[in-house]
Amino acid sequence: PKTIRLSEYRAPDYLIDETHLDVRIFSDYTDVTAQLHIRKNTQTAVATSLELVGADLELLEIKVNAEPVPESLYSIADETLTMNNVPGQFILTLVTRIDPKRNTSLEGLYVSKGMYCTQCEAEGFRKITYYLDRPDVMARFTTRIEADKSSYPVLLSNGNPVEKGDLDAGRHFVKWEDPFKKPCYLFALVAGDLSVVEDRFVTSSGREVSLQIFVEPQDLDKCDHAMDSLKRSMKWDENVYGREYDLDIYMIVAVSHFNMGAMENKGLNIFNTSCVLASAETTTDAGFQRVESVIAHEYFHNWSGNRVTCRDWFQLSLKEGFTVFRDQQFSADMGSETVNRIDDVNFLKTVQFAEDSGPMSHPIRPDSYIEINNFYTTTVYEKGAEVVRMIRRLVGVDGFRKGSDLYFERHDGQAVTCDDFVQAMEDANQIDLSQFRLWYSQSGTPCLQVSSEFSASSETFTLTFKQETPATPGQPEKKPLHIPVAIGLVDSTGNDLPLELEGGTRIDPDNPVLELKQPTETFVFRNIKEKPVASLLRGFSAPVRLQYPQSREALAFLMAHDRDGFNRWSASQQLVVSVLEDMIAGFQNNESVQPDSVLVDAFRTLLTDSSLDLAMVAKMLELPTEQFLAELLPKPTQVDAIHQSREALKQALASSLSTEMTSVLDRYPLHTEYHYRDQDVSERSLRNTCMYYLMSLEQDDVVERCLNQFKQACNMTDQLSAFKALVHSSRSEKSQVIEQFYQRWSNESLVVDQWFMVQASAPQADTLERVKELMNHTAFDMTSPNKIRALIGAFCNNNPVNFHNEDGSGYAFLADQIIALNKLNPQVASRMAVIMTRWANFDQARAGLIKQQLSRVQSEPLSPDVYEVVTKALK
Ligand code: HT7
Ligand code: ZN
Repeated sequence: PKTIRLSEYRAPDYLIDETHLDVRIFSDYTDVTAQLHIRKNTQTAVATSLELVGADLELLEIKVNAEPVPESLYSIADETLTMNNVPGQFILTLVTRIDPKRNTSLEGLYVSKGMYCTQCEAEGFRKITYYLDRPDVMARFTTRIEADKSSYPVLLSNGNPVEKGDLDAGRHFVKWEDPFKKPCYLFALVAGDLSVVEDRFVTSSGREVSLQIFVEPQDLDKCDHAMDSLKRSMKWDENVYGREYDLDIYMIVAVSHFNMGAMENKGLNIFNTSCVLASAETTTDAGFQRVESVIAHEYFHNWSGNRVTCRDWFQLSLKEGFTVFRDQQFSADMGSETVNRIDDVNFLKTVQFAEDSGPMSHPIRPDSYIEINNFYTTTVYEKGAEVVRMIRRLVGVDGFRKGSDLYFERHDGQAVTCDDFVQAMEDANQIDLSQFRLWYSQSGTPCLQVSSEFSASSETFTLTFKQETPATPGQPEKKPLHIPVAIGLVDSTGNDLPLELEGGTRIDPDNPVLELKQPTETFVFRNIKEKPVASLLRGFSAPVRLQYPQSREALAFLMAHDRDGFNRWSASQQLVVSVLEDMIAGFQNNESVQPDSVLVDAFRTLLTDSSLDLAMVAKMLELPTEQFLAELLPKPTQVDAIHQSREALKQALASSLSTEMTSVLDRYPLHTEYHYRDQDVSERSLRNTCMYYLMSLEQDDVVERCLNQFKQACNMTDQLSAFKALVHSSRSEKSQVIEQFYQRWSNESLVVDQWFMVQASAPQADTLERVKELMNHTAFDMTSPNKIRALIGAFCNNNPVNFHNEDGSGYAFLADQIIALNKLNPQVASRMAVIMTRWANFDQARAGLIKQQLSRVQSEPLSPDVYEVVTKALK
C-alpha cells in the first residue's frame, strides 16, 4: 500500500461541474449511470490523461460526448480508470454495475437490514462509480433512483425531490436535485420501506424547513428526542454563530449497520440507530445525551464541513475539530457546562492521550497516511476541538465570533485548509498565531511541570512553568508551543486573589490566562499577603499533562472551594489517584493499605452537604476508570494492581460511608416517571453511583434493593445500572437476571447491545469464555459494527483485567477477530487492531504476547486499513 503525503498535494487537473446519477436497484445487482460534466482545470492542468478512481466496480459502458470510447483509449488498473487525450471539456458517461448486497464493508452503497444506504466519507463514492473522489472537486448533483415500489417505497437523496413516477413491472423512481455544489463524500442515497416522523422549523429569515426522520416502523415512537434536539441545534446555530439552514428539507435516516455514529451528507444525514433513537424504556441518560450531541454535530456540519469543506483529507480536523468544539459548546449550553467539560476531558485524557503516546501518534493535521479511514481519530476530533477552544480563549468570545464570521463568509462554497481557518481568526482579531500554528503540525501531549514559591517577606507568589513534548514517531525534536493556562490563586477563605504581575504585565481579571511560549517561564505575582492555593489549568484550558505536586490537604481544599467547577472535580480526581497510588504500592508489597482519611472525609462532605450541586457530587464520587489510571500512572501498567486497588478503594469507601450512601438511596427513591432533565439525571446518577459502591460489599439488603430496582425501574438508566451492578457481582442471582433482561428486550437491538456490553465488561475470571459463547448467540451478528463494539470492543477496551490476562488468551481472541473482520469490514477491523498498538505500555511478558499476535495478524493478506495499524505497531 502507498503512503499519501500532505507535502505532495496538487490541485486537481480536471474538475467536475455537474454529476448526474441514475441508480437502478435490482434484486441481484445495481446499475449506476453517471454523467459527468468534466473540464480541464486551467489553473493547474499539465496532464493530458484523466484518472478516475473506482473500487469493486464492473464497467459496462463508457462514452465521451455520447460516443462509445474504444478500448484502446482507456485502461483500468489498480482501482484507476485512465483515459488518454480527453478534450478540454466533455461529458463522460459511465455505466457501472455494483453488488450492494455483498458489500459488508459498509462503504459505498450497501444493504442494512433490507434497506439500501450509502456511506461515502472518506472515499466510499469510488465504490459507486469511477470519479474524482477527492473533496476539492465539487459538483452540482442530480440523482434519479429507481427500484421496486413495494419493497422500497421510500427513495431519498440530497437536496429537493423534483420528479417522481411509476414504471412498468411494479417499479418507481424519484429524482432529486441538490442546488449546492458538493464533494462526492457528501453524496447520499437511501431506498427502503421506512416510516417517517415530520416536523418543521422556521429559520431566522422566516423560511420554513421541513424536518423528517426516517426509521423502521417499530421505532416511530423513539424519534421525539432527536427531533427536539435538531430544532434546538438549528436555533442555537442561528443565535451563537449566525448560521441559518439553507435547504427546504432536512432529512435523517436511521440505519442499524453503520461504521460510525452518523454522517452529515447534504440535506440527508444518515445515522446509526444508536444516535437517533431514544425512549425512556430503552435508552439511558447517557444515550439521550449522545443523541442530542450527535444530532447537533451533524447539523453543525452543514456550515462547518459542507458549505465550507476540506481541501484534502489532511485537513480533516478543519471540519471535525471545529464541529466537535461547536457540539461541545451546544451541549454545555443545553445542560451543565462543567459536567459536560468533565466528561469531554475525561475522554480526551483516557483515549487521546493514550493515542498520542503510542505508535499511531499524529498531529491534528496528519502529514501522511496509508488509509485515511484510520485518521478519524480522537486526535483529529477531540484534540482538534481543544485547539479550536484554545483559539477562542486567546481571542475571546467576541473575537472568536468575528473570526468564524469571516471564515464562513470568506470561504463559503470552497474547499480550504486548517491554515485558512487560523488566518481568518488572525485577520478578524489582528493577532499573531504563528507559534500557535504548531498545534496543527506537532504531535504528542506536552507535559507542563509547574513549581511554586511563596515569599512572605516580599509578598510574592512565583509560578515556574516548564513545557516539554516527548518525541513521537517521525518527530524526534519538539518545539515549544503557545499554551494558554487559565489560573486562579485561592486564599484561605476560598476567594480568588486579585492578580497583579511583577513587571507590569497585564492580566485580564475576568479571564486570567498566562500565555506560555518559551520552554521555561516564570511569573511573579505581587501583593500576595498569605500563601495561596494555586488552581491551574482551569477549565482544562490546554490539552497538556499538568504536573504540579500539591498536598492532599490542598487538593481537598480546592475540591471544596475552587471557584472553577472543573478544577474542583480535577482536585477530587487527583486526590483519589494519590490515594490509589499508595494502595497500588501496598498491593505490590502484599500489604493492605487503608484509604487516607482526607479522602474519606472529603467524600463524606460530598454525600452530606445538601448545598452542593448534585450533578457535581455524582461526578466527583465516580472513581477514575482503570483505563484512565493505566494512561496516567507509570509504565509498565500494573493491570492487576490497578484493578484490585480500585476495587479495594471502592469497598473501603462503601464500608466507611455506607450510612451516608444508604441515605442517598433513601433521599432519592426510584422515579416513577422518566424525564430527561438536569435534576432527574443528577438524582439518578448519584443514586446509581451509591448503589454501585454499596453493591461492592455484596450484602443481602443492598442486593435486595438492587434486585427491586432492576424489576421496578421505569427507565433504562435505572434498570441498566441495577443490571450491571448485579452482573458484575459474584452473586448467584445474576444468571437469572441475565436471562430475564434478554427475554424482556430481545426485540430491541440497541438494548441487546447493552446486554452484551455489560456481560463483556464483567471482571469475573470466566468472562472471556462467556464472550466466546455470546458470539454464537442468535442476537450476535459479525456484520454489525454495533454488535462487534458491544461484545468484542467492550471486552478488549473496558475489561483490562481479563483482556490482559497474563496467559495471553485475550490477545489471541482479539487477533482471531481482527483476522475475521479484516475480510468483512476493514474499518472496524482496524479499530480493533488499534487496541494492540499499546503493547509497549505493558510488562515484557505481556508485550511479547501482544506482539506475537500482531505478527500473526501481519502474516495474513491484509486490507490497507489493518496493514497500516499493524505495521506501525510493530515498527
Ligand atoms: N463525518 C463523518 C465521518 C465518517 C463516517 C461516518 C459514518 C461512517 C463512516 C464514516 N467515515 C467517516 C462523521 C462525523 O464526524 O460527523
Ligand atoms: Zn463530524
